[in-house]
Order: sequence, then C-alpha cells, then structure tokens
Amino acid sequence: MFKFGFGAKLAQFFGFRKTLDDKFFDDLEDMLIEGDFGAKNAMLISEHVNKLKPKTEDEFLKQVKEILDDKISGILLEPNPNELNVYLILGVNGVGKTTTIAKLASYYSKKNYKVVLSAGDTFRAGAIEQLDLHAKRTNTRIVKQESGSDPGAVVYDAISSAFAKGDNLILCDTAGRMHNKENLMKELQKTDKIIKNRIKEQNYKKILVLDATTGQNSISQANLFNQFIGIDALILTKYDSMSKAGALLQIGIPVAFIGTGEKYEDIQIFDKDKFLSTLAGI
Ligand SMILES: Nc1nc2c(ncn2[C@@H]2O[C@H](COP(=O)(O)OP(=O)(O)O)[C@@H](O)[C@H]2O)c(=O)[nH]1
Ligand SMILES: [Mg+2]
Repeated sequence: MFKFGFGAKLAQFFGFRKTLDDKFFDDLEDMLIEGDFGAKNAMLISEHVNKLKPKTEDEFLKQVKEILDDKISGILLEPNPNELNVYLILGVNGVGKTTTIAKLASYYSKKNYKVVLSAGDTFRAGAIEQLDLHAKRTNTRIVKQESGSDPGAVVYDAISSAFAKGDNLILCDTAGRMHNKENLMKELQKTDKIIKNRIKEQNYKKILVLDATTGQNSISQANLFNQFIGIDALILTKYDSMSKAGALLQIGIPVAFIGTGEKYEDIQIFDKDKFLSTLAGI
C-alpha cells in the first residue's frame, strides 16, 4: 500500500531495523518527537511497542496507532436549525480563517441553514473585501462596516439583523493580528462578551483554526486562545500540504473539520480513525 508523510517514515523505520534493541527505541522516540508527537506520547508509544514486540511492519504501525487512540477526538458541529447560532472563527494571521468561513458558508448553506457572514477582521487591510468576495461567490449575506471599525459592533449588527431576518447561523471572521497579543485578546474578549449576552450558550461555538503545516507552534496558539477565550473545537487547515498534524495530539481540544485545499468543497468532517491511520501509516 502507498504510504506518505510521517506514516511512510514510520513504516520505513521499522523495515530497516533488524532488532528491537535499545537503539531502536531511542531512535523511535527521537523520530516521534521530531514528528511533533511530543515527548510524552513518544515515550508511551515506545513503551507499548517494547512490551508487544511487533514482528511485522503492520503490527508495529497498529501498535503506534493504538496508543494514539485516546489522544484526540472529533466533534460534530451541527447548529440548531430553530434558533440563532454563532460560530466565532479564531486564529492567528494566515492560518486560513477567512477561507474556512467561505467553505463553512458553502457547507452549511447546502444543508439548508440560512447563513450570514460577519466581517469581524476590521484590522487587516483588504480583509473585508476578501470576505465580501467569498460572500458573493457562495451566495451568502454579509454584515460589514468600514475597515478600522469596532469588530464588536459588527457582530452586534450581524446578530440583530439575523434575528430580524430569521437567519440561523452567523459565521464571524476575526482579526488574527493586532498591535500586540494583549490587544488582540482584549478585542476578542469584548466580541465574546457581546455574543454571550445575546446567544444561548449551546448555540455559540468558539472555533480555533490551526495550520497543519505549523507543528509545535500550534500548541502555543491553542493554549493562548484557550486561556483567554476558551475554545470549543478546532479546524485543521492545509492538511493537503506537508502535514505536521502530529502536534494536534498534544492539544486536547476536539477537532471538527479538516481543510484539504483552497476550493470551497475542500473541507471534510474530522474522521479520527482515518486521521490516526494516516498519521501512523497504516
Ligand atoms: N492548501 C491549502 N491552502 C489553504 C487552506 N486553507 C486556507 N488556505 C490558504 O491559506 C492562505 C491564508 O488564508 P486566509 O483564509 O486568508 O487566512 P486568515 O488570515 O486566517 O484569514 C490563503 O492563500 C488560502 O488560500 C487549505 O485547507 N489548504
Ligand atoms: Mg482573514
């Protein structure tokens, strides 16, 4: 079977070794750490494999996958069709927030939700125009203000108009960069408060977008946003490129979707089993 990425490396690693000696396990741990699995997971895998002593490549890869089974989970994001839902899309600059919003607009419109986009990245030049273009292409309503305006006011407007028109899902874009980190987090906390005051808790989801090619740094991004805002679900983008998705095993927030390209249909519901099989090269 054709294997690629980290899974292929794992399979090759086993194939080249003759004996499961100390060096095998040292090198295995190093390789897993380099692959962004984290030291703790690397150790757990190494101990598990050492105990079970695999005889074939398939046995080895299966044992790696077994250990990862409880390190990650999926979450299905299904908005309540009878009420107004708000999905706040968060993440640092360039991870793919705006593109993901366009994909989600297309995905949920097809499921007959009445979707509204809220142009909450009022900071980056061109961000509103970019979302506006996606709104036109996906045939979705957009609520926007001038560049530089208060993102809290934009979301407030989006909520008011969605209630008035009977829409049931708002997808909120946000800025990924401000003058500094504290500034950005304060701004996001303000937006969060405005949404919380008007939307039922179970209908409001804070979704963090992470770039699959980033690796270790996504862990600090997740910790930062989780600490300041609280994150309900992750979306992993750019999974079609060189993936360092192993980092996801160390975050502990459930994954909702995976982005696999730049087109609107390039989004899939997270499939844990498939994800782990690819990661372990099975
Ligand atoms: N290959 C690939 N590129 C993506 C994906 N998602 C977003 N991008 C690209 O990443 C870049 C940044 O995306 P953008 O949505 O503007 O990021 P934002 O700054 O977080 O809003 C753009 O060139 C997108 O086309 C994905 O799933 N796969
Ligand atoms: Mg953007």
